Amino acid sequence: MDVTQSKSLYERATKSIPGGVNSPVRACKSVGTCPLFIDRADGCFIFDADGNRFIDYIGSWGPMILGHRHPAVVDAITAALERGTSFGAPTDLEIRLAEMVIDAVPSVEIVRMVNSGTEAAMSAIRLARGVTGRDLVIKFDGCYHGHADTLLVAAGSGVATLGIPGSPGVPEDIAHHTLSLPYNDIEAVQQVMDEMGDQVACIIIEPVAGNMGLVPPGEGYLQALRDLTQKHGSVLVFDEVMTGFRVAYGGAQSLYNISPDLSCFGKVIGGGLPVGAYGGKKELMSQIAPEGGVYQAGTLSGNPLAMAAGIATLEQLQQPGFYEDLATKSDDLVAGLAEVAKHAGIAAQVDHVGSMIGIFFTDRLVANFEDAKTCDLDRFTAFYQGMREHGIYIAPSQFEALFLSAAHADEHIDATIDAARQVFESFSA
Ligand code: KE4
Repeated sequence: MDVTQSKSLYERATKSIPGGVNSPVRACKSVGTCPLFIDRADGCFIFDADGNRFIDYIGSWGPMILGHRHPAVVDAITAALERGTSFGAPTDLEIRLAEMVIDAVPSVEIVRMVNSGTEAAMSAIRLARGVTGRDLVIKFDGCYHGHADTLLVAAGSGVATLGIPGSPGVPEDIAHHTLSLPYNDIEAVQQVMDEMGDQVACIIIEPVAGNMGLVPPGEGYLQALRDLTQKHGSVLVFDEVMTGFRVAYGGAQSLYNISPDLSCFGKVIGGGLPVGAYGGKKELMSQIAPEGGVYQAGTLSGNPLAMAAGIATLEQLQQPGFYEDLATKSDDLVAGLAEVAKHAGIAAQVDHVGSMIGIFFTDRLVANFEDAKTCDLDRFTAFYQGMREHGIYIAPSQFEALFLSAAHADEHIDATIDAARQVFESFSA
């Protein structure tokens, strides 16, 4: 496949942008290929600078649940554009989107718009610390909540050992306020909460993990976290930036019937424009400035174009049968991929929650990040490269999820399965 233009653009980009990209995963470092520079997208397709067409399973890392350039979203942004681009003042549009989020997610009574998932998670943690007067935060290995210092923390040497900086530039004394525990291990959380629960401001979790590959919560795991946080007066934060309005209109919390104290959103609620949000109980959210003392602000928060895109997207998601159709197509894709892998004698775990899809090259179930790291990463790299050569655009990392959109039709799913069949057969050739 000719990627001459992408290579040339990448070389030029590296002279003006760190690593040639504005977000690290886009550099395709872990799969040893040149990043594709994208010219345009439409429906389920994305087109690179060389004119190559791909069936897109990244979907801008989740936002494009309707597919690219959905007419309703394009029209909404165009109409908003006629009124201006940014005012730095409240508009009716942000009330409308806030009301839609509140109507969709019963645990959210009040919601604040921000500009990214990072801001949403960072702000939710500041609020949890502010209302509890506690500093300690518990997160989980393999979960990603954006790049705020408090969350770029790796697990300490022992389960109850305070965190260590997960990146240069994160001060030790910041990292020491975060504990990172194994996902799906409720005993580890129980041990820490027994020892220091009265110091824990919050537990933040991806209710369905998508940043270590797709890892669903074990039976009863989320409820156990809800019980433990209730018992110790800690705030339970569901990071639904990826799962919100993706796995269900009410998010993962509606699938697992858990009511967290705070929830973070992003991606889908922006319809492809920069939006994040955090929200929850009124008694907590009323502590946010200017109503309360916990400070958080943003020049472009509630931007009218982004609000219009989010509103138009959620209006489409409310259509009867939307999620059922997406789940059926996801079932078909997962079953097809599993079948062709098995037929080729390839050890693979293929799963989905709603239209979040995961594939691990291993013969064992993956329940946490340690498991995920034992998968055959070389095989994933070969899979990524092979699928790209066959016109299928998936995340360039084993530790990401694939996303299906309403624009993916059966013919696209069949083509994807056939491409995987050819790639898997090439493994054993
Ligand atoms: P942003 O700051 O990138 O908008 O959101 C951070 C974030 C928070 N919480 C969850 C569960 C997330 O998945 C993310 C961001 N997701 C990654 C993909 N795994 C974004 C892609 C990227 O970093 O370029």
